[in-house]
Amino acid sequence: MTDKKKMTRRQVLVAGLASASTLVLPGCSKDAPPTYGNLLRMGDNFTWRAQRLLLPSHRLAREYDRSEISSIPAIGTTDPGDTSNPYFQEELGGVYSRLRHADFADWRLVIEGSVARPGAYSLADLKRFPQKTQITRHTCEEGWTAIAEWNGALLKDVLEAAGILPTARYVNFSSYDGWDDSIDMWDAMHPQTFITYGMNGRELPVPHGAPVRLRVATQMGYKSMKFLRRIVVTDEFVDPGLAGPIQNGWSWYAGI
Ligand SMILES: Nc1nc2c(c(=O)[nH]1)N[C@H]1C(S)=C(S)[C@@H](COP(=O)(O)O)O[C@H]1N2
Ligand SMILES: [Mo]
Repeated sequence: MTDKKKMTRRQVLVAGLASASTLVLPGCSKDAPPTYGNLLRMGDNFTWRAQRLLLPSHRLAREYDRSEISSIPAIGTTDPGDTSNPYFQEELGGVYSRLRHADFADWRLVIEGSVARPGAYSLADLKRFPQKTQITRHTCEEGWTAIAEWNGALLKDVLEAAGILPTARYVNFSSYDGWDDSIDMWDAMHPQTFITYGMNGRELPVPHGAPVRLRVATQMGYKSMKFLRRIVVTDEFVDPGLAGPIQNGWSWYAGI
């Protein structure tokens, strides 16, 4: 995300393969991830099938001891309000800066879409859900891993409070650095998928996604979106295009 050259190269690649990426099959199969049929996303098929079809229930990521916590670098966007970042957008980054300078008192996590009770949750609202802790390994596609402790609410608890409609199948996330991504309802209901506001015993620091980031312990690190702004529950898969993981050549499904 920070490497402008890499981004540009990817954009050229994606543009060059535009005809291939239009080969998305309409409709949806229970035996294939929603990106099935897109030549740029063939890897999704293998990992998603392996993890969804062969396993009887939620597979748990390994949890570690406090003594195993290691130093975790902050990478990608480390401050959406940084105007020198080439991807800075005033309507998001400017808002983020103002929220941050008021200690996120006015920050709200909007939850809408296929839910019975759409709403906007403050940090205090999220802290009222049962507090959970996980000490899990974060695996970045760039080749490093680190173990950290995360505190927060289960995404499942928050979504259930909003009243997930029976037709809902995907949970889409947007961040203050303009990134959009999604997970399916299976991962959203996973007992290690958290809305986190604490890290290693402290408030979540800005470079790691303050005030709240997603933590998906069973997928690669890039699925754990920082600087959360909005959640939209949908019945259908929504392809975020170049605002999503494919901008860096990353698959939508990234199970580990
Ligand atoms: N909003 C947002 N979320 C993000 C990123 C980002 O740049 N912006 N980078 C991703 C990647 S590639 C990784 S490895 C982790 C890095 O998290 P960290 O900075 O807390 O180590 O956040 C992920 N979530
Ligand atoms: Mo990453």
